[in-house]
Amino acid sequence: MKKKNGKFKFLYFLGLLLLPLELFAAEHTIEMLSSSDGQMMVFKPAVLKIDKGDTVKWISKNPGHNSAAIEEMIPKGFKAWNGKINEEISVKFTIEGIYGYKCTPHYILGMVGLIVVGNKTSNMENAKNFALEAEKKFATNKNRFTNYFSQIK
Ligand SMILES: [Cu+2]
Repeated sequence: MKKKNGKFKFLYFLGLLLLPLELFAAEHTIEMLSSSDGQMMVFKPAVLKIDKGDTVKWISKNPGHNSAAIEEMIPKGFKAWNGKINEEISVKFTIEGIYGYKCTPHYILGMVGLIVVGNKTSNMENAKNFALEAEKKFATNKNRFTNYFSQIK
């Protein structure tokens, strides 16, 4: 009986190996919020680490927000996404690296976020340099990018 069970487990494991990798890709959600935990105009979580192949969906918790890639802050070769206001856009991340994004109408208020895909941070320096210049122009939340980048090791 015990042996039979072991064989079954082996076949089950083998079956898992044969499934397409896609099935293991996770879907993450980020909320678009006007206020949360004393923070105004904020994505939650604002810093998200995911695996290559995972999908991120932005949820419209409060009206008036969107998610749009900051073109200077994404890896080369990845198509910049640009959600409409209130659109719950889904993006599949197929290239490793760091991704900066914004809420278009509230970019000036520092409504930004970071996604790290995999371990490779090939565009880290470029993205960070751009971000630290960009946040100087924010009217509020002037240290957001500095804070968010400090959370990435
Ligand atoms: Cu917004």
